[in-house]
Amino acid sequence: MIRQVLDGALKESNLSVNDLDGFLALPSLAEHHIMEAHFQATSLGLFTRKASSDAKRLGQPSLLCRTIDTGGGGPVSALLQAQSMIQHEGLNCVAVVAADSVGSMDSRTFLQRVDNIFGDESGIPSPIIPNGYDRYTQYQMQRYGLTRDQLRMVVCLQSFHASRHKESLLYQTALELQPSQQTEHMKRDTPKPFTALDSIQQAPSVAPNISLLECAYRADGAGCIILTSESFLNERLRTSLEMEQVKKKAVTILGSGESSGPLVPPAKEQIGGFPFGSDAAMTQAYRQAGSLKATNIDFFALYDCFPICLIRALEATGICSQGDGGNYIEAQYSKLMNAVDSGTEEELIQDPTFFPVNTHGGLLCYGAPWEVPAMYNIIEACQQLNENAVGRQIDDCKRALVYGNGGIFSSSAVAILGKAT
Ligand code: MLC
Repeated sequence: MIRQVLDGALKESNLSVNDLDGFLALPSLAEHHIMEAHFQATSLGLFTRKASSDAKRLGQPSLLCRTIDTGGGGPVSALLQAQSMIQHEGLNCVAVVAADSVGSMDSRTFLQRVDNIFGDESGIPSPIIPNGYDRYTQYQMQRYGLTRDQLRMVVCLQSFHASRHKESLLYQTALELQPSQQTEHMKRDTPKPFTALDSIQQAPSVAPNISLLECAYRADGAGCIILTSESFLNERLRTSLEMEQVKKKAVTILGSGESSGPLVPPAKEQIGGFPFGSDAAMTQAYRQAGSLKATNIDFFALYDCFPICLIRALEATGICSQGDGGNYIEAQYSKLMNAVDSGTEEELIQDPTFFPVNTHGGLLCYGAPWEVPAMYNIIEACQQLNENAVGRQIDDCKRALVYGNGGIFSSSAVAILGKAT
């Protein structure tokens, strides 16, 4: 998968492996290697290829490899690391790759590996990740009156978006295997997968406030991003006409923020005292992007391994105020149901007030290959900015915010993206 996505990204950028002077990779759960980036670069033959003439001229090592491990925040952290390598270490062209195949893992092995990361001393029952997020869910329910149905509505909204993306796992699985998950409304013309509230209510429970359909949807998958310096692109533009098309599609980082928290969630009674990493990372990113705020962002790609993660992220972005995430979701869900009842779903996506979040379906419905999903967030943001999100395009999308979250709210990485030209 890594070779496939690297080749695909290079081709789309009109570049070759010989142009790369940086290579960043994220660890995989299914096939763990120490020094993942070095392992992958060796397997891909990157150390035996020809170094670029720029690297030679500048006397740089032909390839600088780094493995980034901030869990689900990894793709965004790696994007920011690539930016720093370009800005401060003189690199020109860095590839970020992530791949995993947790969808093909048998459930027992998956759960054992995941639970081992946190350990028995976490005091959280297995499955540790859903139960860990449940602790935060309970806090939000008690502190702010978030309701059980509002959490389920997150999945309904995400599934609506996923139903418009043919590569989403929900779309592919539902069409082939699970017609019962489609509502009568959605089946009318071409069948479209949509997870109705009652099917989530009936889904088996995984943790006290999380059902199976409210869990990150385990999948196999991979992604790759290529980040270059502007001077490298301009240089290429002089020698290659095709680069003009590439440059037109280029996206730039306007601002970013990162933050860390404990690996294991604090006890329930202490949660309120812990600042949320996503709040700090968002604030930093908005400030760095020139004091932007939520109203200046057209599209949000927010981590949503469980509904609570998305709800906290909505509040951290400022789309709604703190504690109001559940009500915001309910209002968006009502809008969706009204459109479904009146057969106006097609117009809904053009409505600038309708849920401009995760138009690919997020971890809950597009698919969640362990540390890869925030890569999908970045890719969907690029699709939106380039007006390539066919069937789900947000009008006049000029700025996008991407957020990745690792562990159980243990790492937060945010980038605000905009068109480069
Ligand atoms: C699972 N299924 C879904 C689904 N999740 N269907 C629709 N939407 C979803 N979101 C389907 C599966 O494809 C499968 O279908 C069936 O439900 C049973 O799922 P399973 O996974 O095979 O079941 P089981 O072995 O019982 O395990 C259930 C589980 C596990 C909830 C314990 O799925 C799980 O741990 N999920 C969470 C994954 C997770 O924690 N990811 C990391 C998030 S934290 P079929 O047709 O095959 O029967 C994060 C941060 C970080 O992202 O740093 O990593």
